[in-house]
Amino acid sequence: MQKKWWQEKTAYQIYPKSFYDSNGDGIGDIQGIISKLDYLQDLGVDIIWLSPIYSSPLADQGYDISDYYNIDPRFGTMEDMDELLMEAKKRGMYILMDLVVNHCSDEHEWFKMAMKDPEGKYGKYFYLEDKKDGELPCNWRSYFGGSCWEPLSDTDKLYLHVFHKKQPDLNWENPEVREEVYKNINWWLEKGLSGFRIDAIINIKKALPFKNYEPDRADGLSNIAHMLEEAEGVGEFLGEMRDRTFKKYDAFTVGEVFNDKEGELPDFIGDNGYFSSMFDFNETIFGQNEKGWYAHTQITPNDYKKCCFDAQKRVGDIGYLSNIIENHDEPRGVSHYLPEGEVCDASKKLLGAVNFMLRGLPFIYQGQELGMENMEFTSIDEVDDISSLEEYRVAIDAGLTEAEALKVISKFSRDNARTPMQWDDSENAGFTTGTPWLAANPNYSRINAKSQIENSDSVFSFYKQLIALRKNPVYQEAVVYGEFIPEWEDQNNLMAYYRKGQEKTLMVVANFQMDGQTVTLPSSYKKLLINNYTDLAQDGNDLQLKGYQVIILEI
Ligand code: TEU
Ligand code: CA
Repeated sequence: MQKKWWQEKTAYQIYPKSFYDSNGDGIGDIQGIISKLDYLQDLGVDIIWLSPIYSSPLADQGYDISDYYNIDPRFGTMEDMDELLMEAKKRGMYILMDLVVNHCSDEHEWFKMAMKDPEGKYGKYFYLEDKKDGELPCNWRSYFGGSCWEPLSDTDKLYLHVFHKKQPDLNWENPEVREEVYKNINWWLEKGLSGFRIDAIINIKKALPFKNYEPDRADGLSNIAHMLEEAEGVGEFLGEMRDRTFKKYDAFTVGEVFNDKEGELPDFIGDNGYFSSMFDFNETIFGQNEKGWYAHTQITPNDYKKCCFDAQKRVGDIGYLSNIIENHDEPRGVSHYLPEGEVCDASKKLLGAVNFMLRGLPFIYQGQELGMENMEFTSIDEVDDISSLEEYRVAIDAGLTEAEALKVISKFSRDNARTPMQWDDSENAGFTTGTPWLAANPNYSRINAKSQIENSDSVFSFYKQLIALRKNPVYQEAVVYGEFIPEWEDQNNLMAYYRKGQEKTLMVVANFQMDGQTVTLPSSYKKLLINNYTDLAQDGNDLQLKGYQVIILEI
């Protein structure tokens, strides 16, 4: 595998709306991000991915773009963006934006023109179909619920939206659409952007002509996944996009890839892959059920280990994954992956370490470095996210009581990750002087950046140590490029692996439970590099790990 400029970095995802509000309107903004760059630099972050800040009606929080060349005034101006790029550069940091091109907003000029003249040029930018004998073109269920088809204002046509109805799908089969996308990507890269996180990208290729799939719920609709299994040829679009844009700039790209097919990995992230990297969602999707969130099963530490290890084995040295424990679409990792009642500083650090040390590019989601937890919603009115509101309805329809449905939402809601970043213990977690667009998690008095920065024993300080280890020239080669080799795979509630570099070999050993656990090392170790406890009990090569103790050894 060729080495790339971004491989040894550490990445951080900012959800701008909830990061830091500089002007008291309750919405995080670009100036807010600029004022926190020093915080991120102190943590050790190199690459920053910004969730969308383009002009948008914010029906799906910016993942519905109405102008790809402008910044939404709620987030700031293009001057602010230029300033951010400059301030990042000064600090040796790289900025990625979100590339959302499976769909645009129904308020985008293209869609407005398509509505005016469905038979004209812009009608061909979308998937417009006629209702035949009163029937929809097909029975696909949108990711956010209901049919994928929506009437095109007062025409007798319908348009396709695999996400929300305010997110009409762009027709990638039309070369003019692809040209528009490439033009936009190059425009941003010219500006000094270092790359993109690429949203929902597998969906750009539809299995055509439209047809019905086996219904999987009482609504008679079928999950998009069934269509995606049949869709062939997404690679032609992706290869063209790479060659026309990213490649010329040596840009970093990370694909949000669900539903890739067996054997496709080398094409996606191999040496000349469509993307530099793609997220490992193996843990994320564990336990998901087609019926909806209410039917998901809880992941155990053993499942978590298996998901991570399977992903690592699958990728081998084909390419470089991007590892996460959470993002803006997921509940908080510590609340999701740690067993209920066992969420504490030690277990949070353990989860951070076992994920961060996997081979690949680590992405930290804002607040993860503080151990931010899920919100306990007390009423569905506190929830803003369209996906959560739909899943609430699905749960109620399935017969759950309101209280039970709310519990499901509290567990899985995307809003868990979208509550304001917890900066300090002042009102609204120090996120805004105004009224936050989404209420802060009341636990901010206990969990906040200010107190953790000052405390060398905090989750924040632990993440700082992990990043410092990744940057340490003595160990970097092993941490970044070292081979992943699992150890004691069948041992219950234990997650252990080696990272074998050219010269150094590291070992991560994590006791994934409240009870103590003893492991016997094959030989003595050279150095204890990281430990989430102040001591390590040992007897020769026997290590007596305490509850949720994690250590990183040089062996
Ligand atoms: O998510 C794509 C995706 O597959 C989602 O359906 C995801 O499974 C869902 O959010 C879980 O509730 C991307 C973005 O990350 C997400 O925020 C957007 O809403 C979506 O695309 C549409 O742009
Ligand atoms: Ca603001």
